[in-house]
Amino acid sequence: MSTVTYIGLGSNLGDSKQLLADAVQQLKQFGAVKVSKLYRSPPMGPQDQPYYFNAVAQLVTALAPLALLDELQKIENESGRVRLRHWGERTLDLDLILYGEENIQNERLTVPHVGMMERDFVLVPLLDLDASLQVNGQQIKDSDVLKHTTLTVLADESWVNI
Ligand code: PH2
Ligand code: MG
Ligand code: MG
Repeated sequence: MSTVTYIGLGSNLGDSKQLLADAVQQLKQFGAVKVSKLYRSPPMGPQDQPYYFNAVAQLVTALAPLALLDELQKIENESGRVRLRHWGERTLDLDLILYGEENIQNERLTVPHVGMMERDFVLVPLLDLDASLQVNGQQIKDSDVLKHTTLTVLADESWVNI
């Protein structure tokens, strides 16, 4: 049995586009992958850090939530992840945003991802992948944050060859 999951991709240190593209290639080990467009996004959190490259990947996988989280953390670590401070600059960030329609809360994982509904750099790419996606019964496309998005499109869905 497979589940439709969504993974947030972020980077604002190093060769961000390459780091995100390599991470997407790694995800293919675990199921069928699709990607959103690639965006440039002003930093949330400390303002004295570079703009982020952000995208979202859809992964249809048989992995259980914590097994998937383990794999995401392995990809982050094996990419030589550098993370300087909380909400600060990092070479690669892979966040499990949605796992089917499940609500998960334990010491390692909260799904849906905390704060996702306030982050245009998560919601806009999610809508690229599923324009009618709902979270806990709410249509993402109706979210207020989408009325004043701060994102710039850097590339369409072909920024990574899947
Ligand atoms: N990630 C953070 C902190 N701030 N800002 C943007 N624009 N995009 C991110 O992915 C991001 C952030 C920590 O994970
Ligand atoms: Mg993050
Ligand atoms: Mg993270």
